[in-house]
Order: sequence, then C-alpha cells, then structure tokens
Amino acid sequence: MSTPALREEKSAAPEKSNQNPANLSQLLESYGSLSPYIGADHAFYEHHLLYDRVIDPAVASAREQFEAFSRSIRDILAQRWVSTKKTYEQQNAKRVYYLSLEFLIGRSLANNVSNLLLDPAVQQAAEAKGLDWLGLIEQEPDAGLGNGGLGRLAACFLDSMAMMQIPATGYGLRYEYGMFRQTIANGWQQENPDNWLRDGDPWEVARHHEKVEVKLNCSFQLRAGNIETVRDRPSTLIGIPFDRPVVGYGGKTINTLRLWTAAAPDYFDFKEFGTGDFVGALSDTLEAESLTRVLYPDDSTTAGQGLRFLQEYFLVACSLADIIRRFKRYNTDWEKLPEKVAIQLNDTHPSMAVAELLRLLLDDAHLGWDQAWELTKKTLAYTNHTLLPEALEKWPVAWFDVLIPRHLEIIYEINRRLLDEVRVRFPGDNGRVERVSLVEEGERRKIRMANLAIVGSHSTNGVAAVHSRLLRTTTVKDLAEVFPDRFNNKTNGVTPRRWLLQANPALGQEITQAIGKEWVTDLSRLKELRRFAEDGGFREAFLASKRQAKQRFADWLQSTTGQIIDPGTLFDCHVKRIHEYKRQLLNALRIIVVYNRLRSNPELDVVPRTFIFAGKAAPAYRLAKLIIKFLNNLGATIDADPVVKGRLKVLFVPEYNVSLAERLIPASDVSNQISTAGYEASGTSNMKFMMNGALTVGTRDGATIEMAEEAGEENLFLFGLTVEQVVNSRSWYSPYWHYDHDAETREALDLIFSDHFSPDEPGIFAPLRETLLTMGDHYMHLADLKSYCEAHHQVGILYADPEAWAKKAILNVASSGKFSSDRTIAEYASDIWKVEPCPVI
Ligand code: 26V
Repeated sequence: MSTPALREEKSAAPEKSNQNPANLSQLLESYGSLSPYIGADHAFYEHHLLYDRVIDPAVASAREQFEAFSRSIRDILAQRWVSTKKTYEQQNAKRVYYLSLEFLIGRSLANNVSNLLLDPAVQQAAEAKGLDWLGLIEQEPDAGLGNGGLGRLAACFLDSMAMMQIPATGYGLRYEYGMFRQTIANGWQQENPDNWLRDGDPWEVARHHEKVEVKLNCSFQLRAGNIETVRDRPSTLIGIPFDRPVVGYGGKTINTLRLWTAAAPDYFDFKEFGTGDFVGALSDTLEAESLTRVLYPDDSTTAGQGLRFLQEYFLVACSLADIIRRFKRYNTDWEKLPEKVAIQLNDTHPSMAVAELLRLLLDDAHLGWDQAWELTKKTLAYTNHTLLPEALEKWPVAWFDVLIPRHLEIIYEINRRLLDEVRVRFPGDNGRVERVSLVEEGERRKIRMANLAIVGSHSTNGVAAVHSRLLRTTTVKDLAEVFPDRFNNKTNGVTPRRWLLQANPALGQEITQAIGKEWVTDLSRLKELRRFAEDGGFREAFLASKRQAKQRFADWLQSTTGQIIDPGTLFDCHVKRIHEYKRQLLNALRIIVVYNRLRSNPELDVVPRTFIFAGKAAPAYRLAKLIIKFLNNLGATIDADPVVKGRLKVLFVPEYNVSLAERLIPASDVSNQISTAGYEASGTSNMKFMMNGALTVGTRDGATIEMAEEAGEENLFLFGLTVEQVVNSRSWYSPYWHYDHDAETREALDLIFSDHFSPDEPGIFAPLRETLLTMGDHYMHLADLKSYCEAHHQVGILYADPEAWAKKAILNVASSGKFSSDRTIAEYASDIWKVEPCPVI
C-alpha cells in the first residue's frame, strides 16, 4: 500500500472543518441526532445517571457527570464500532496486531469527541445542560499504562491506524495501577499508587465470554508469607479481555484496544480442599489477580522480577490465543496465516510470541517444523526502541524451565538450527556463534530476547535513521550480517490530532486559516506554511497564539499548584523521563553558568527565562531521584536570590503525564533535546515541540537529526559531540580536563560541591561529583557544556528579535510534516505489514 492510496481514502473523510455546521449534518447522518444521547432533557446522559448509577441528575457530582457523559459518547460510537468489527469479519481483511506491554493513552473524552468531529456541538450540548465542559474533561484520570516514549508511541500508532482505516487491534495489559503518581516532598520524588480504575472506566467493555486460558507448568503456593512456585504441578490462569474504542479521526473507523486482566479459573479445586491443602487452592486466586496489578515503572533496567516475566508471557499467550481463534473462525488453511495476520512486537517485551506462535503451530495445529517456522517468521515483526545495554532484556533459562518448559525446548531447537546455519555460513567464526546465540552462557544462563525476536521475525526496525544504523552496525552487528534483509528503519511520528489540533487550538486555527484544514490528516501539507514565515500578519498571529498558550499554562499552574510564572519570559523546557543519558544535569549546569554570570555581573543583559522541568525517575534509580532533588533545590536557591529574581526561574512541575505534556508543549518557546549522541533512539517529544512552534536546542541524536534535515540546520540550535565523536573519544575522555581548563565549568561544579544549593543538607549532592568527575562522566556532560551554553546564548539573542524568532518557529512548524505518525504507519503498512485500508461499510 502506498501513501497516495491512503490519501485517497482519507479524502473520503468528512470534508468540512469541525467548526462548520455542514459537517455536523453529515455526522448526524451517520451517528443519528445528538439529542437522544446528550441533547434532550431525558437523553441517554440522564439515563446513565438515573439507571446505571441510580442518582438524581440534578445532584450528580462532577465525576458522575463525567462518567455519564462519556458513556453517552460511547453510545454514539457503539454502532460504528460494531460495524467496524463486522466489516473486518465480512471482508476477512488482513489485520495488524500491535502487541505492547505499554499504551500511554492519557485522557479519552476530548479526544474521542474531537475525532468524531462532534466538536463544538457536544460542548454546546453540555453547556446547554449547565455542565462545565472543561471541568468535565478534568474529571478523567489519565490512563497511564506506560512509562514514556515507547508507550506513547503505541497510543499514537493506534490513532493513526484508525484514521487511515487500517484493520488494527492493540493488545496490552489492563494494569489496575498505572505509572505511579509523582509528588515532590522537600524536593524529593515520592511515588504514590495510581489507582486509575477505582471509580471504574466509562470507555471499556468487559468481554467475559471471550476469556482465554493460559497454562503454566507450575503452581504457586504461599509459604511463610512468600509466594513459591511448585514445579511440575500445572496450573491455569484466565485472561479476561476489556475492549476500548480507538476512534479514527473522521469517525469512520473505530478500532479496538484490547487489554487483558488476569483472573483465577472459576472452578474451585475441591479435591485439594478435601485433602486439607487449603492454601494451595487459595493461592491460585491470590497469584492470578496480582499478575496484572501494576505496570513496571522502570524504563531502563531489567531488574530481575519474575512477575514481569510472567506479565510478558501472559500478554503473549492471551493475545495469540485470541488472534489464532479469530483466524481459524474465517480461515482453514494455515498457509494463509501471514496473509491475514501481521503481528508487531513493541520492543522485546512481547518477544516470547516467537516461541508461543511456533508452539501453537506445532502442538495444536500439528504442522511440521519447517512450515511452522516459516509461518512464524512471516507473521511476526519486531521494533527495537533502545540501545542501552541494561535495557536489553535477558531472562534466566531457569524461569522458562519452571514456568514454560515447552517454550524453552522450542527456543533451544531454534537456536540449534540457527547456530548450525551460522557455522556453515561463517566457518571458523566461533566468536560470532557465541554472540548470535539465543543463549547467554554463564553461571546463570539467560535467553537473549532481542536475538530471539530478530531470528524469529521477518523484520527488525529501529525508530530513527541513526538508531537503525547503530542497531545494525554495532548492537546486533553479527545477527544483522546473518540476516541483512530483515533490518530497516521506521522513523517515529506522533499524532497531529492529539498533539496539535486538540492540544493547541489557537495555533491549529491559525494554521487552518492560512492553509486550510487538510493538514489534520496529511501533515505534509504544513509545508505550505513556509511562505507565511515571510508574512508579518501571520507572524503576529503566530506569536499571539504562543502567548495565549503560555498564559493558559501559567493560569493552570497557578490554579493547581499556586506557583506563579511570567508568560512574558522565555519558556525553556526539558520534559521527559529523568535519566543520566537525557542529561537533565547538563541543563542544570548550564543554568548555573548563567546564574554565576549574573551574580558576578548583575548588570548583564539576559533574556528573562523560566526553566521548566518535568519527568519521573524510576523508583529504584537513585541518581535520577537525586537529580530531581537537585533541580528542586536549584529552583529554591534561585528564587531566594535577589540578584536573579525576575530574570531566572527554575520550576520542577510534578506528575509529568500525557495531560501535562498537552498543556506544556504548546506553551514552550524552547525544547531541550540534549541526550548524549547515540543514546536517544528517536525521541518523540522533540517532534511535538517542533509542530507546536518551539525551537529546538539539541544534540545530533535520534530523530532530532532528521528534524534538522527537514527544517535546515540553521533553524535549530544544534551543538555538542556527534555520535562518532562520542565513540572515538570514549577511551581518552576525561571530565577533569574540562574542569581544569574551563573556568565557568569549574565554578558551576564548585558551587554545587560547596553546598550552595544544599546549605541545610550538606553533602547530599556528593554523588553528582562522583558521576560528573570521579567516575569519569560516562554521559560526557562536561564535554558538551560549553557549546550548549553557546547555543543558548544564540537563543537569547534571537528571542530579543520577535520577528526573526517567529520566522524560525514558523519554518519549524512548516517542516514538521514528516513527523506525523500517519507517515510512519503508512511505511509500516506498506513495507512490513503489507496491509491495506478496509473502509467500514
Ligand atoms: C525497558 C524496560 C526494562 C524492563 C522493565 C520495564 C521496561 C520498560 C521499558 C523499557 C524500555 C524503554 C524503551 C523506550 O521507551 N524507548 C524509547 O522509545 C521511544 C519510542 O520509540 C523513543 O522515541 C525513545 O527515544 C526511546 O528512549
């Protein structure tokens, strides 16, 4: 399928803007009038309150109003959702299954209304009922079922696939607790449970009759308060699917995100009960339900938790059982499997799918090895999202052995055949045999999940050009030489619906007024904005929309946290997971350099800036948590210093999540994308900032490189070591050289070490000295500090000239078309999945 074909499909979407009443009548035709749902006095909305909740609509709480309202919106899309499913069945269409341990969905109400093109009619209907629309939206908790970029990408992909009418289902886990909620106490991160399902969720539909069984070769029992496994006593888990609608923009296709909940089998083992093994029978239930209790909040290490291993297998087993059951309902010939099914593995997390699919084809379908193996490879494809060695999953052989020994047997057989092939093709190359092996030898033997995913699939892709190249030429070089044709790149993208149309209505409207609204479904159209960079009127409108977004953010911040910031200052943002490689510390050092300059020369003319940080640290990542503490102390120290008051302000906004990103990104003037080159696979917030008119200060890493290619280097502020320079200087790099030779670097560090930022907590930042100096500064902060400061100096100069600033920012927006996830999905669809749109009849 080519992109143009998709464009044709898209042009069939309702033509008029969602402000246009003509569009509304078109919608009412396909969805029926709004009034039965939310319009009239006794609409479904009131019914939901009265009959679902047995409550007088007149006294419903804000939360109850939100629930009933969302249920009414779900009522509106229900029929279309059913016809989408029916169409796929009738057409026996090839489907995409996106398997991911994470879907960082955020809120759904405003998104669904907007994608159904029911904006602003729904808003008006709500207000006619005396409901506060914005308040209603605020009632919805974020569905935070992901850690960061990988999970949010999965959510953007679902949006794009639905808009492009691609038959696609997302498969994930229905965590009872999502990403922990972050609060800050005395500068330190506190983690609080995110009980997002406490009051129920109005979007999901439980499908108990579609439950599946997952068999394990062990049982669990409680002994002295601990859960132990009992070998060779098989047990069964039940997976119950909960479906959520994925509304494609235009409302034509409603795809499904299917999330699994773990449960114990319905039966109670009386035999066991009779023999007095009461705990044994009970512990099945205990263990089963805890399996999908909580999302693992670590995005960087595979700290060896058996529960995570089980979660991964559970997702794979449930999803494949469901996929195969559906395939068999409409097909009889196993050879057709790859013609009907494309399964994308989002990182190695669901990579046990290789062994599981092979097992189903061998043991249940009774195919021979060769046929089963070919079908498995043709059906599966794998995306890698990180080169960080500590994040590459390796699971102990012993765990496979206890829980799923048949899978281990299958993995050994795959490996035997692989190594035989490698020995034939690369005679005498024993090093290669060792490196490509699916088994890492050692005291505790482990399965290399990335190797399993690459060997057992037909496609392996990275998520930005530089990342795909490094993956192929360094991380898994030996395997890439064995299977060169499997490797490809798919540069990430983000959905312009959530990240521009909805998050930034002011800018969205300016763009639509200038070039029409086609950009919403074809972001490449933004290039038509280029000529408006020269248009004084448009520049003014652009700056006004930015100012409006900044004011909105400042108002929200004040009303929710009491913090006051000045929208007249430059908003200089750095928001993402807290990790050493993302170098929040480099940003902090840069701020200290400016702070020192002002302290020694109070007359210095600098553009007033508000530095805004946000992000979560993995609970076990001690240095990342110390970085948060440091940023907070830095903010407090600067606030208390009269010399810099009104000119510098450092803010750490707690609880970074999708909703906060939606507020903050449109309000940003500058986006910091400053990872050590070679470490950020792609980045996706960089794209969101770009399309919202922020200027990027960044290293040549991940997709930032491609952003500069699109916009021209002169329209970004690139600085620092390149990937090659990082690699080549590793062996001799010493942070002390910079400390000794650069006065500003030394003064910044000495100020930290002197407890200037921790007068009441002496010594707490000693670990920063260790990482930045004593331990060798692995992420090369000091090497890049000087050029980073210089880049920001240039930012300050440009900002003083609003016309020139607006011009660059507009050129960035105009060059961001490539970074739509629609483009990314079009590439996956044509190169990897070979899937066509299937319009709903
Ligand atoms: C690793 C682990 C290790 C085991 C425990 C749970 C867990 C959860 C997540 C991860 C890997 C995180 C990888 C990730 O998020 N990569 C990001 O993917 C983005 C989308 O492709 C990309 O833009 C970012 O650059 C990349 O860091």
